[in-house]
Amino acid sequence: PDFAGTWEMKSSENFEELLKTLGVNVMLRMIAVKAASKPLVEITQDGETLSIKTSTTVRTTHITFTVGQEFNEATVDGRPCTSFPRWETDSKISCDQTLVKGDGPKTSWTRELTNEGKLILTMRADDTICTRVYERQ
Ligand code: R13
Repeated sequence: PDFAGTWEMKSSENFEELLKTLGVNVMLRMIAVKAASKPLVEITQDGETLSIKTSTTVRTTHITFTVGQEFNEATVDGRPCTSFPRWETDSKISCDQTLVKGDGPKTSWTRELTNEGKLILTMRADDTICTRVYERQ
């Protein structure tokens, strides 16, 4: 599958609940929710290596990984973690995260390309699942 492109978000569910489960206080949640309502996602891909830049006005993250290989990133609340991305189906990457230090809710994400050409991102913390749908710009 080809995840490459410039993506804009069309819908989001449970993003604030996710931050709540992660223990983010109400003030920072408000700032994060507002900023995360208008993200820009730029993905480049070379085979099984993906580079994903997610930009908002208050926070921009950039990860590069190869499916099947561990890499370092941060959870959505900013805690350093080790991530292991793998193919869950031939069009869906599933990534479990392990905190580098301390403990907290179990976190993971998935990114799936649908037949309709949409990108579906899920982010999980324990039983809270946030689902965000992106379309190419
Ligand atoms: C600010 C500081 C407080 C913490 C936080 C967490 C997340 C975000 C911002 C902040 C944002 C996240 C956006 C995520 C997106 C995901 C995606 C709690 C550390 C800076 C307020 C903005 C866009 O769709 O891939």
